[in-house]
Amino acid sequence: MLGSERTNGERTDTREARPGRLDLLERGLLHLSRTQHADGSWHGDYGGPMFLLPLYIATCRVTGLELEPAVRQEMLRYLKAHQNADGGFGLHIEAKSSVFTTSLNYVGARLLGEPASAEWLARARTWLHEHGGPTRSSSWGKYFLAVLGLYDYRGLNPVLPELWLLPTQAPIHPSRLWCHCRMVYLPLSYLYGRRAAAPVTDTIRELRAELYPEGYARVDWEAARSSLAPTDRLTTRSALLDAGNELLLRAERRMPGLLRKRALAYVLDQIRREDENTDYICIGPINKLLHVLVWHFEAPGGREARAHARRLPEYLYQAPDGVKMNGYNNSRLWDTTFAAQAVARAPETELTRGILARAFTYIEQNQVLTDVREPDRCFRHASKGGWPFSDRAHGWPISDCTAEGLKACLAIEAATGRALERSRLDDAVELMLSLQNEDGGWATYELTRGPAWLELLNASDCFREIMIDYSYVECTSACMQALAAYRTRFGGGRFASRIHASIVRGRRFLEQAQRVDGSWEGSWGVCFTYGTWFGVLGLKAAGASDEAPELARACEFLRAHQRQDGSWGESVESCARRHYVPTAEGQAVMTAWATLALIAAGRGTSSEVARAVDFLSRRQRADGSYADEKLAGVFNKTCGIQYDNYLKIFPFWALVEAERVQQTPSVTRAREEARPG
Ligand code: LAN
Repeated sequence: MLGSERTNGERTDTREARPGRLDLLERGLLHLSRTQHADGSWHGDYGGPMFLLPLYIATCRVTGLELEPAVRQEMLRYLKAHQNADGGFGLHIEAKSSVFTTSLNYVGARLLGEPASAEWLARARTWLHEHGGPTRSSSWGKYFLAVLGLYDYRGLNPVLPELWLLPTQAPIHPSRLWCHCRMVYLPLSYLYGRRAAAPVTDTIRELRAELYPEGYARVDWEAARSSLAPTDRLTTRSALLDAGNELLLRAERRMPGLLRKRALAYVLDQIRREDENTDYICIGPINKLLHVLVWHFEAPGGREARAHARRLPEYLYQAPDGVKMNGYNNSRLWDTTFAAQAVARAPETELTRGILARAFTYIEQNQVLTDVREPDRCFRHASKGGWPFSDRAHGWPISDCTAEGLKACLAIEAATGRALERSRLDDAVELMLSLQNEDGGWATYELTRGPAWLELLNASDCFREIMIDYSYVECTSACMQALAAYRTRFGGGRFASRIHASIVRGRRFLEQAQRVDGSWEGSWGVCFTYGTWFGVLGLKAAGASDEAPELARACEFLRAHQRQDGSWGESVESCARRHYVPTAEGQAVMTAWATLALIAAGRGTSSEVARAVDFLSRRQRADGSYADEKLAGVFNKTCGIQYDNYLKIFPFWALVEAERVQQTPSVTRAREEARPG
């Protein structure tokens, strides 16, 4: 398996080139330590989606925000790097070309100053024309093109601001939507309600001529409303959606001006609240850009527009492939909680103590301590005690980020004695308990608020499962693990009976979510490997024994997908196709997830784990890093996203846990080895 350890400073291993087990850990640790920021966090590339950067560029263009020449060059380099061989651009960096992202990236490149005659843009144009041009884009792209003045509002299905004025009990009141969907609907309904569009300049006229194969003046906008290229159809459009669109269109044509005015004022108030609640960061990259546009049209150069402009560049990230827009303001809290949990399990040294002390500071400083102002009026769940994905200023807590935050605090305490105040841990527990759904599972930011049939009204064409906040395996498992860890540490305290009941319900949810093949389907990481890791850890947190049939089936699933070289590798394609699609090569991050799951399920001494550790050891480079890999993150089934820091954290963590198994007294091991499965 691995080379042996160093004794008295000398290698006793005959295979000279292979580092010892502890060397591997030390290298991984040094790499983590070198990449930790002064504030205690890890920051990384959170790119992947290919619709973000062009929208950023377009937003700057419409609002007159200058991009520095060096930044423009790096943006162009990024766009060029991710053009597909056929000339088009995909929904994300590993996706096949779509009309949506090809139109937008073409426009983005042109707005950066690239001439239409550039060879790579000519190829993009050819692809676009062969696939029908922007009228055949998934609906999302059309709204942005309309704001840019590159698409006629008549070719859009209505996004009525008036829906916000419905009684909140109505199942289609936007407050019932998943917060990301709702917070995109909000500014989009403002822009649609005002038919906001940038002035038609020479560049816009040129772009109109370049984009539309039939010529802009000849476009049949009414037909364009529902036109969609097969490349862009990632969801099925329901009859209910078609009927709803016709109904809303009729309503739109008869909309009394006064009602529109009232609706826009209401929407603007909600926009203002989101701005204040997030310190102008906004919940995600899209509503951030849309808010920038809203304020440009509402009050150009005003206080809000300026506050927004100040926080816009935070979304940019300089990566080796160029400058991109990240999928969130950052992923610092999330990455830091995992890094801390991994390091807390490593053999204690001065280095681990230092890393953990700094990580603790970040985690402590970024717990959300208060609810937003008037939460009911902006449809917000409680926030107090929660952890966000990025930082406190962003402020939207998430169930599993809260769970990982709590777990990280307890792990740091166990390793270093440094503890977060009990009352703050209690607030986190209170928040998690308040977020458990009736089905026993946990959703992301809020309770599930709307009926499942709302998904029939998903109009995005390119994302699935966006309409309501569903219960997820990952969020459920993370909350169960955190509640169990809290109970282990404090005996449950005043929460004892609620925690017990909550974990029992969570366990039932997980058992029901397990698939016949033993796997769980993940939603935020790729895919069955990620889900199965969470499924296993959730059941273990609920007290399942290693012999439980659910765990045996899960391990059997993992075993069946291990590759010859000891690794696992699953493609982001799995998420859309909903069955396991292997990658051409093994992936260190997925290998780590599978290894961590097997070890947690008591299979730490199995040959599968030994082979996986061997793979991870061979793959590690001398500086403790791993070579870049395929996308390991995903959202809404179709869009891959990059979690840069996962490569630093998970392979290291798996090696740490494997080493701990080696260190456990042989009696325990003999017992483990005698177990079935
Ligand atoms: C994220 C990022 C974090 C992620 C985890 C915490 C990892 C997950 O366990 C729960 C879901 C969550 C919070 C999540 C949901 C969807 C997000 C916000 C994203 C993947 C980051 C970007 C994505 C967002 C919807 C992208 C914006 C684009 C639109 C289509 C609106």
